[in-house]
Amino acid sequence: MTEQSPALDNLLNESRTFPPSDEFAARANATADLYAEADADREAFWAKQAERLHWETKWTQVLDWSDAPFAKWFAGGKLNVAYNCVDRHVDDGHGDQVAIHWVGEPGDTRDLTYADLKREVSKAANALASLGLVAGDRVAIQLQMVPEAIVAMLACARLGLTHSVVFGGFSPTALRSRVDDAQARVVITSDGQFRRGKAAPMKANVDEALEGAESVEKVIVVRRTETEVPWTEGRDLWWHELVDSQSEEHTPEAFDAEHPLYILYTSGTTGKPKGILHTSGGYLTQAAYTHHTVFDHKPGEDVYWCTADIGWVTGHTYIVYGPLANRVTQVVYEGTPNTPHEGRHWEIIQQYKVSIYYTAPTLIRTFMKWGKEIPEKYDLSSLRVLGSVGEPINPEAWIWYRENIGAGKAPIVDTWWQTETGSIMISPLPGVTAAKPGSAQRALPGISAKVVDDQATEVGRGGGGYLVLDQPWPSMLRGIWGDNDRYRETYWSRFADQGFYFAGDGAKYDDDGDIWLLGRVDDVMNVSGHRISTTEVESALVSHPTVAEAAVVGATDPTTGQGIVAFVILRGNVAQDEAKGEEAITALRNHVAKEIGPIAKPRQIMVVPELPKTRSGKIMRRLLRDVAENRQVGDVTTLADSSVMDLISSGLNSGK
Ligand code: 6R9
Repeated sequence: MTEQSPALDNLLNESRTFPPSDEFAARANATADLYAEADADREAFWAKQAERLHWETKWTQVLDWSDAPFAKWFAGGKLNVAYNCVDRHVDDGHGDQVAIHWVGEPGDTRDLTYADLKREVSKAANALASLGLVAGDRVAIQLQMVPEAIVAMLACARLGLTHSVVFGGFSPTALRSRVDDAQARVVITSDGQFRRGKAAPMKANVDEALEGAESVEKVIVVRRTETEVPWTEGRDLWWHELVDSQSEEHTPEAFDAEHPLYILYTSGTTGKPKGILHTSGGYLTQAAYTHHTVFDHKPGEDVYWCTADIGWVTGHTYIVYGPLANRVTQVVYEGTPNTPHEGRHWEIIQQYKVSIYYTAPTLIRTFMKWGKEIPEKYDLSSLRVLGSVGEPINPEAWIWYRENIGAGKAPIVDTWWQTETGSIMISPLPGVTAAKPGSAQRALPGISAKVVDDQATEVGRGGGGYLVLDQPWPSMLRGIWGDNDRYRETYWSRFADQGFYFAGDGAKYDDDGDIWLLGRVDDVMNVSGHRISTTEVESALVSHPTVAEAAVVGATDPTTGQGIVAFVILRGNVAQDEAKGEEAITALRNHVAKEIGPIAKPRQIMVVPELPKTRSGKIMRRLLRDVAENRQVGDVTTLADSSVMDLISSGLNSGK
């Protein structure tokens, strides 16, 4: 349907709603009365959610906010996070249930039941303890998506060690700065990783990173690609030699609800990455609650697949902690979506009968670019809930996802949250919400979000401004590792008088009071005094039949303040030369003018082969702004593929 009427899918004109079917609603985990229940007594609501977990000692206070903005949730409570994610399911008689269907990139597979996971995690915990690590120590993990990555995280949690997972593709410099900042005593990595059919070295990069790193005593190496690795005697240990010989028995100790669980680094507006700190009881409570209600997960029935990497927060909360706390059976896939072919995800869904699938808009748009003929070849009828995370999803992509992947009926949950929030905050509830393509809609029961103007006054329906969170929430960050001042300054100073958490995202309310996320505040352009979101213009461009993907930046303009510059990738079937012609570009500019208004007409449209993206799939507009403003391109170290900028620049310079 989208192919016949793409122009209808523009974000601003979007007014379709998709109510849940009666069958879905009848069995849904979430019910509409949750909102009122939470509003009536927020703390009582969260206390009830915390009962999802096993507590060794019950808390004495649900929320201690006396030292705001440093929260204590479930103060006085004690629990073991790994026990909650693994052992208790075995104790409850589900040891034989598959926890992880692992699929390697080359096609090898491994199934781990909860009993297997308990054995592996216990052995790994014994191994780490044998190295002298004690609760509170930090462990850095740089691993691709292999079962050992999850086992290592859970083994840390079991011992009260604080893990810091570093994305497998990050450079030695990035790894080193994270290892130093957290003063990690141990680094866990692998010999190499498979990427698009080739073995790429990992250990060699880690060695380069760790040269002279004083905090690091041991490096544990998982064998995966069986490539030769450099070896430092006395420091380096093979995972299989260290772990396999350990006892399968390990008694978990209960830790304070506020015991640090992990640090995860995220880039800020300035150079130094921020080590976002998460703790145990509140984090696990909200991770489990949101996974249960937002994905409608039914243990023992559903097969769940979150396509994120454990190197970013979605992998932490929606592969490891939330799903395992809820006794999930999930797919974990090691490789890229087009290895060895572009139908790989659909093939896996068909094989394992995946029923809940959670991915990012950038991947959905990639699938669109590859064409609907690819998913059409597979049986996707097991899918019943689809999720999206990471950036605003264009209505065009939303509809494509629902039509072509969800058989025109699976509810889509567009989940807004951040590394800092720890878990989902704003999202439709499947079975409850009439979904609107492109809108994350409403704060979850128990969460409070507002859109406010510069003076912290809530804007009215139809109005736009800044997204703030005006009430503390259980999985909120507890600070920036080692930098309390930066924590206060970054998140709590903008609306200090009101005590609002400043999310850094622009947002607006529609006429029903639903929230639409408009991208980072610095992605909101100001053209002749009009506030225009890069997302809105991108959405208009993508709704044109020739465009596969678009990124828009505001470039300094002497007359209008900012001018709109668009970078577009064309759909496979459009001849590049034809579309690069003046005529085609004029047509695109007019299309945007028609969809949004003449003010949104891009000053310039450049046709490019690729867009620069981070590993979590976010377009790095900063780099495109450099191109648009004819500057030397800045730091590209966080790009998934750093050669993309060369590709873009050379194409433009040669006039192609
Ligand atoms: C989970 C994650 C956080 C930023 C956030 C916002 C953007 C994430 C979104 C979304 C619109 C959604 N974002 N989900 N924007 N709609 N459903 O992505 O964490 O990597 O820390 O990024 O991502 O801009 O502020 P993180």
